[in-house]
Amino acid sequence: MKQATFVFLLLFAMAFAACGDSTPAPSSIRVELSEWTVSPDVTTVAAGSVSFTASNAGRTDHELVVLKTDRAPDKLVSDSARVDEAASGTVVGEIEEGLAVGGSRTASFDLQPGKYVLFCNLLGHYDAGMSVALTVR
Ligand SMILES: [Cu+2]
Repeated sequence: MKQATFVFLLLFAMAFAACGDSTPAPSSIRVELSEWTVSPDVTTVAAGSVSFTASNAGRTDHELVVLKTDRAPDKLVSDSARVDEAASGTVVGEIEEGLAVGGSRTASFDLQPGKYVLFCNLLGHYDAGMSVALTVR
């Protein structure tokens, strides 16, 4: 009886702790690449080491570039073939290998709080629409 009460209180305390008013942002994100979209499963992640799993659901090669920038996803510096990464912000991570059609790869990058854009920088892909915003807090 006493033990059951203890277990109940413990579970109650754990549930209470899990329901705090500030839900922690996830530290992992899945990003699906296709023609011509970059589709993350979350739009905000926690600062620190973030695990990116990129998968290519399309019919041509893609890549994933993680850029720290205050620019909007459609306002990167581009010459309509490729994004000028250095002129657009700071690249903090890139998944290039393993993203042929049907491929998937996971890599972790260290992200500071701020605004980011995830995009594909293969020839013409950014201008075709392959970019999306990510917030790190
Ligand atoms: Cu692409």
